[in-house]
Amino acid sequence: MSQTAAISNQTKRWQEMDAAHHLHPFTTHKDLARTGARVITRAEGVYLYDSEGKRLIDGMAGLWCVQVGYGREELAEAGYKALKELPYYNNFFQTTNPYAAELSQKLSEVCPKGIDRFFFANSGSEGNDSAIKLIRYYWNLMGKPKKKTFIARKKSYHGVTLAAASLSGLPHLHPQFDLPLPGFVHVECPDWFAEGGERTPEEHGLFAAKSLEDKILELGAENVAAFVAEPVQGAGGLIIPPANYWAEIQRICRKYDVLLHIDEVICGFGRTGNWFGCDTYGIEPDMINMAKGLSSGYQPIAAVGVGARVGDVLFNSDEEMAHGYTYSGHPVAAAVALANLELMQKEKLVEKAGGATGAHFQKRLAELDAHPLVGGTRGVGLLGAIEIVKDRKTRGKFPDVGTVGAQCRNHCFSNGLIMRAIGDTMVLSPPLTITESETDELFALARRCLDLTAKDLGVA
Ligand code: PXG
Repeated sequence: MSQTAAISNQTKRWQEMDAAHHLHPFTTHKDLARTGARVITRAEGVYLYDSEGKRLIDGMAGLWCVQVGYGREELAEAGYKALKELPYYNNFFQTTNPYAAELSQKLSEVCPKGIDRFFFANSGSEGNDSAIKLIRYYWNLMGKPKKKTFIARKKSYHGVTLAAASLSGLPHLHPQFDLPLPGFVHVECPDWFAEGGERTPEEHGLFAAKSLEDKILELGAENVAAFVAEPVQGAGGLIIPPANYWAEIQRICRKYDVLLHIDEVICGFGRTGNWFGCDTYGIEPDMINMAKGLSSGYQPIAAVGVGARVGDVLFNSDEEMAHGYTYSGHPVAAAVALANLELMQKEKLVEKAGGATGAHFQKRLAELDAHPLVGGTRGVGLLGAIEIVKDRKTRGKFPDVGTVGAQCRNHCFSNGLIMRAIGDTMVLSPPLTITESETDELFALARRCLDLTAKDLGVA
């Protein structure tokens, strides 16, 4: 919606209520009160519609999550059926419900090899928080209570609860809340484009992996609980690791008996062209965290998947595990997640993301490499990043990183495209259902908005 055009009284009323009473996630409220929120009222397929009737193609699948696209009857029906049959009951104290039981079974079929027991939470942040607790508990049960430090990476995003935000390595998540908590440290990430300098991507991959080994040696392996990482870093700027990175990370974790917890919240459920990022990069995790695509965002649900090493210890403990949420394995959320996974299987969405749909998306993305404002593109499956730079040769950024990205993103909104700006990196992650012609439309708009941004900057 254009913020300057005349808007309807209904939209104005919603904006006023919102500005007066709604504390938004990740929002500068002073700015919001000035401009008025964009009100999204409905969605269909890959398109969103705002309260003024403007259509936007959703290049981000919501927040990287709407794998099956919007408006899918199958998911709505599954939710409705569960709401009528069993709108709520809990899974505490030796109780379950059919949906949670069937979802656990389904997850054991699609998850990376060995991951076959699942703890349910309601968000990716809660999933990581739960994983941190399960790992602490595991080392306590193993008689190694000193193994408690978590190592994550710079520019990682693992959520916003106190522990998940501590795990996250994006610096702006910490100072407002006096984080990170003790016991969370961060090492280098394989961001070759921004930090690789003269190194080759592979040299940079080894450099980043070595920083993990250095940190373990500095802390003492007897004090390190786990290494936590996303296969491809999402919110940190779509950082795709060089080919040699993950093998080296795994070698290091095994050598020092450090658990490997993989955060699949973005990469899971087809995003990288396989069911999980672990499959794409040959990672053999001890535990994984998943959310977003698990229900295509239709219901809040997350799951921590546990392999035999940790699972056998937890399942064979004689004491009650004192952890769980009122809504862990909520019947409606589990029913919708189950219907989502069945739909993904029926429509072969993962195979398509790793096949023709992904290939067409990557081809269109790579065509933007030649744009005068673009210093490089990169992608995998249905993930894509476009680096806006001042100097294409040196990958040099414009001063005040983020300004040009925001400018480009604003052109996108005005032209009917949702494309995320992370600093000056433009990011795409559309629904896996996107068709060839919709992909063409998305990239035609992306090119137009890069052209408009170049014009603003006087770049020919
Ligand atoms: N792990 C990863 C890898 C994520 O990307 C979370 C955990 C936390 O999930 P919840 O459900 O608690 O939000 C995420 C979430 C962005 C953006 O702007 C990314 C996320 C959330 C909001 C915004 O890129 N990722």
